[in-house]
Amino acid sequence: MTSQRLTTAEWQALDRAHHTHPFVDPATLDEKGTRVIVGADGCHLIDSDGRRILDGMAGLWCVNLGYGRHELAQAAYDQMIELPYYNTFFRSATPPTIELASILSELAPGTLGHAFFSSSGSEANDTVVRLVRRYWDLRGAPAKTTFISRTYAYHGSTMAAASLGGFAAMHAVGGLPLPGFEHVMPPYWFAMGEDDETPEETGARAARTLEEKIVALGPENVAAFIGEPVMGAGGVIVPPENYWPEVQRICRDHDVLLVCDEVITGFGRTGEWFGAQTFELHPDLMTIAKGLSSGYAPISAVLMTDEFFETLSGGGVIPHGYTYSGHPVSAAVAIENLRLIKEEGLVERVRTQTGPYFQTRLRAELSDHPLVGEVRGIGLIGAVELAQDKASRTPFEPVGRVAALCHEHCYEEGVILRAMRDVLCASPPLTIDREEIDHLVAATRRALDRTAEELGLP
Ligand code: PXG
Repeated sequence: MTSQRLTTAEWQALDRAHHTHPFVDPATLDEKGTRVIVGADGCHLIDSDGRRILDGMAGLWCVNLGYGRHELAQAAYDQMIELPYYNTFFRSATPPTIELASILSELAPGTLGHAFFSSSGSEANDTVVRLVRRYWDLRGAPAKTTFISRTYAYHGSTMAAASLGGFAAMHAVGGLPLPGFEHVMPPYWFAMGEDDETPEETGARAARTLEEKIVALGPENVAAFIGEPVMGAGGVIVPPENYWPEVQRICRDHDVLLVCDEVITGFGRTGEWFGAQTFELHPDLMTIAKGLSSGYAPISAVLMTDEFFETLSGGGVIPHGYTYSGHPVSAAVAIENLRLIKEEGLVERVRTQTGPYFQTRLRAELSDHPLVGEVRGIGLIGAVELAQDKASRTPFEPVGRVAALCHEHCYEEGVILRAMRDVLCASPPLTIDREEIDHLVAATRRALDRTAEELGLP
């Protein structure tokens, strides 16, 4: 069965009959039908009706090199022929896995010299929870088990990762968060800033809530704080400059480990290899996934400092791992992906050219739109937050309806963005050029106009 053989309606019927989707109300699929994507090239997708759509989300924040990269396909093919699978349990390893761990140790900031592999961001964050608790146990502080994260954080969908996450709707499914997971406010000025607060003041207050939480729990019970340098799925929340230095100081002062979830911000998204570099952070651990292979093969990792690894090693066997930890095909794809990002100077290009251009165009073309409350972002991650009133930052009611409408109009205008609450998020492939950025921004503007018209707003 290939995509050419069925019509869109036939694909949709088959999909409805047998396929359970993440994060959608099945009734919506009944009403609107599945969007079937059959191909892609560069920054564009092709749907089952043959339409070309600009992928403003790089898949799910991951296809950093864009689609149709034969080099990555070749790397996978070559590795599958040579050695399609062998594991990394016990004393085994394969050359691509060893090589990738070594490349990552060079690339990562600070002394993050050791990599533990898995297949998804969720698994990497679950790994963090287990290894960090083990670490404190071995350091003679077994009570240090609690993780502190933030409202609107997204760290994945497994039990521990969703517990780390800060979404009430996710917690409501499966009895989460598990014990030992606490949340504090993010530095989200537009939605959480007091009337008279500057973004810096909101950032300082958000950091203060972390310190207060640590003190309330007792530092002797707190294992780690985890955060995305720029929150992605929570609505692209870019912290003010004073936030991360203060959070880092708080973690150090209270002997709490700092974990950066770089699943979205890693590999060039913010204009540096890692968001930690953009915000001058020195995390004890880092989770990476998505852009590590540009989404061409599932792979993720936890990077840990030499000191963390030494302590862990002192405990003997590490009883943790996945069949596909360090899968050789995924590792080979990741190696080629990183080689291409370097060869094409993509990180530099995001920092000096496409990133600034994207941010300037978004603000210039969309800030003054009557539906728009705020435009924010850094590098090639951006967001347009919709609001009923910009000056007072009054949200639309019910939350999410207007962005969902606009998201539909974007698709009709030929661009895919991500709607979260009333925030439209964009995170295009890092290979996007100026013309495509212009197209993305212009299509979003037209979609906003159509949304305003539909709502009968000025
Ligand atoms: N951390 C972060 C920061 C993420 O964005 C994960 C961990 C989990 O990764 P896996 O590979 O287990 O999905 C993510 C994933 C969305 C959306 O709707 C975002 C993600 C995944 C799926 C949908 O924006 N981020």
